[in-house]
Amino acid sequence: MPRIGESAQRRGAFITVEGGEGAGKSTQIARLAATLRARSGRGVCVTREPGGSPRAEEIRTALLGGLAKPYGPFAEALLFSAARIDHLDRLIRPALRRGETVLCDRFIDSTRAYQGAAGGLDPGVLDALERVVVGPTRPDLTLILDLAPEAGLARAAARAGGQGADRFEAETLDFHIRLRGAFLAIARAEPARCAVIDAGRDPDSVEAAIRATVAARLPELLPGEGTRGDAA
Ligand code: T5A
Repeated sequence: MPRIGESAQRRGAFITVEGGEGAGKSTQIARLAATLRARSGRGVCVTREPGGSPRAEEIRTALLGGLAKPYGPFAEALLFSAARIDHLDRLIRPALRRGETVLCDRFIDSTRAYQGAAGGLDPGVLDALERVVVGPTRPDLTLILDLAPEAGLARAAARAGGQGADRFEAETLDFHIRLRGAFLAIARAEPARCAVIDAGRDPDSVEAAIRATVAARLPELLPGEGTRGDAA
């Protein structure tokens, strides 16, 4: 649970990366982490959801294996939240208190989009869960990697090399189209926190857009690069 005064102790920067399946989040987080390690002079903590701590990784295995699917999106949201509580307590908040930059592959917006907009769970329930689970530990910047679902699913399938789709990759195309709309709606609703990145381009171009956005939004992380503005 969030502790009183936590936000006052927080010194690091919290960046989340969101988007549909195969949008290139892991690829771009690795590149951004390398850039920040070389340029920012701060520690960088790379993590992911669901997962990021040993207990949360156990819940990840159950969720992506489809264990909670028969119970519906509310039960799945509760399990994602249980994983998130442990992840925040064990990894994210301690890293932020140490002044590190936390780069997290998926966070609250994935619950809003997958279990909420695409899965049909009441937004009021999700708001209440967020308040209890996340409290003041909100991202400073959320990069939303936007890509046509057909392209993202094809990338994910090519990478899997015939291993088969996981719980969410196996959803209908209509589900993935709703997901894309949900992420774009979140970006429109919270423009100060979110930036949409066109993820349909080659990896170097996507990386350059992300770097320019981080430099513009969080200039203390990339000193001397903050004048180019967002280049999504
Ligand atoms: N979930 C998660 C919820 O439902 N609710 C929640 O609250 C949370 C937190 C997680 C699943 O859980 C769901 C959402 C997800 O379905 P996951 O395995 O972590 O599962 O799935 P993803 O986060 O979607 O991860 P992926 O690895 O599938 O996608 P990425 O990280 O976006 O993509 P990446 O970088 O691995 O790239 C995929 C492939 O494309 C290539 C890469 O080389 C790779 O082969 N690629 C590109 N190809 C062409 N052009 C580019 N620009 C490319 N960038 C990468």
